[in-house]
Amino acid sequence: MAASTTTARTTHDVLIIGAGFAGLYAVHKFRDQLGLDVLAFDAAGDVGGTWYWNRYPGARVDIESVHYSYSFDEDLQQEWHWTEKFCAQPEILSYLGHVADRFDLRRSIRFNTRVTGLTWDDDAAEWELRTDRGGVHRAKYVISGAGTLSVPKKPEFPGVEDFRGEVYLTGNWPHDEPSFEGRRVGIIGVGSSGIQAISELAKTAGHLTVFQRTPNYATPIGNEPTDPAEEAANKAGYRRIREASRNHFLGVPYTDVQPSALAVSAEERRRVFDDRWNRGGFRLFIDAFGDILFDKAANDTAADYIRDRIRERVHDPATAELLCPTDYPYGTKRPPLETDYYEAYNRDDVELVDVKANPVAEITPRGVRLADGTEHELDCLVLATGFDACTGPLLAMNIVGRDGLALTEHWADGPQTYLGLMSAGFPNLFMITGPQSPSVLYNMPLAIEDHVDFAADAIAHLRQSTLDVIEPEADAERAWVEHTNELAQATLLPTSPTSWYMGANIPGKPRRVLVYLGGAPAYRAKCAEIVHNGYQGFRLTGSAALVTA
Ligand code: NA7
Repeated sequence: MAASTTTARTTHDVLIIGAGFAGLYAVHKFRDQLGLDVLAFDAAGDVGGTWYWNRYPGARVDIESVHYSYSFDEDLQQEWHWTEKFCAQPEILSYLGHVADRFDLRRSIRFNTRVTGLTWDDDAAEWELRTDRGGVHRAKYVISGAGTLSVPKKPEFPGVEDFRGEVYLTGNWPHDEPSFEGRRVGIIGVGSSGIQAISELAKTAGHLTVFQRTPNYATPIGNEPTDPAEEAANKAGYRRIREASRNHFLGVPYTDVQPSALAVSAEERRRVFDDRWNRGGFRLFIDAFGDILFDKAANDTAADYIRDRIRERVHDPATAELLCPTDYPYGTKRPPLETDYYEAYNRDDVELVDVKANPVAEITPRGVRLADGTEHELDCLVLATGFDACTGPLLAMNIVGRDGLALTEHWADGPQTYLGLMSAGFPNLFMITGPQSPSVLYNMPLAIEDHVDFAADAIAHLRQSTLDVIEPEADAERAWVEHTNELAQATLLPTSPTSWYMGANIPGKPRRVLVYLGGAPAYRAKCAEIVHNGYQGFRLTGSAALVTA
């Protein structure tokens, strides 16, 4: 691991924020492929990004590992062996550790170092980055790989600091693997993280109390050990698989989607849903019928199907009904994937508490007290309450652009970006998988590679001429924001009351769509067209021109 010096001032070509999938690839791309001087930072003690922090029991990837992995190096993808179809967090972390070793990336990264400020210096036409270790670093270009789900939502419950037991956040889980054996455990939150954790905690806790506000449409992940024959076939066809992934809406090479759930008979619909349910992963969501996310009647057929399957799996009818989502369409909140999640509620030592009807009033020294005065006594409390998604990681860094414009000010009414990659007034700052890009609705490692490659090509393009500054035109940015909003309005997404896709999970956060909903292929085609047209919508200038402007 690179030693963290406290050197006060350094200057580089490129500063990189984060050492997860994005930061690691960016270090390799800019340092080893473009030959630039780079320095990266991560608040964590080692590489991994989201997979470093989210080490709660049950943490697992929801896209097949063979797809949720880097594609940039053929030898890397040939030599790495995934033991399971959907690998658990420790294996993904060791994969990223392997990537760091293989490309000798750690020497360019300062760990245990959080970026606390980033200010554009108009005169020098470069960024000044400050860290919590007192470092001040300058560079012409900054790549933010700060992530989309890396700032956990702040606990909203009064009294949490007075709880006498232990409090754990799924998004910032301790490294010493706490034991829940025989203990009274409470968990608030039944999103993807909560659902994964509940399946595991139920096995060890003495008693598990699940505080559920909004039930979720969770469907089976279908995990299994890697089949050697399938692995060999995947490796032989990796080039084709990656191409098919990049040409699919969600960045996975699924090919069985049918146009409309309403255009087929009830029997055929059931056959398709059964097939996708059994095959697992996101197949039910994105490989069943193309209108599920767009047409409420089509969506209802999928929602009804999932509710029926929940009722089949949960023995107690009242518990089953509580677990059935009824007030928002399927897929408008990120659909969780599960293994034996619903069966956990058939255990005598697992209790489901409805905190929509009877909200959490406060955390007491002994446990959780609800609005009606009921107190649930606990030894440990797990908060699986989600993240300040997409914009949170960027807004946390005190970014100040041209003319003293703070990003918090520019984005006061929601993110303003061009391609979800750059923002007007913030030159040379590339936001990898930023808000209003496909990001979380594209297979992340591939989305990251596409964005890092775009940034690298843009910088290489500038360096071939006398230019060194790129930023979006305000008009292009306005048009992109409008376009992303229009795309969202054509879907059912805005109808979900608490979806983080819409910023609706954080009190006071502007309610705006945070992802590009046109799908990865349309997005990639748009990016390619913009580059082909000479970086249309971007202003490319030389810093000398800036100084005299
Ligand atoms: P999510 O999906 O945002 O889930 C958070 C959960 O926490 C959800 O069930 C929330 O209920 C619940 N929550 C949040 N605040 C409260 C309060 N105040 N009271 C009760 N319940 C609350 O976060 P995850 O970490 O599970 O998943 C995030 C992403 O990480 C996931 O989508 C994957 O992409 C990976 P609510 O629905 O708001 O009623």
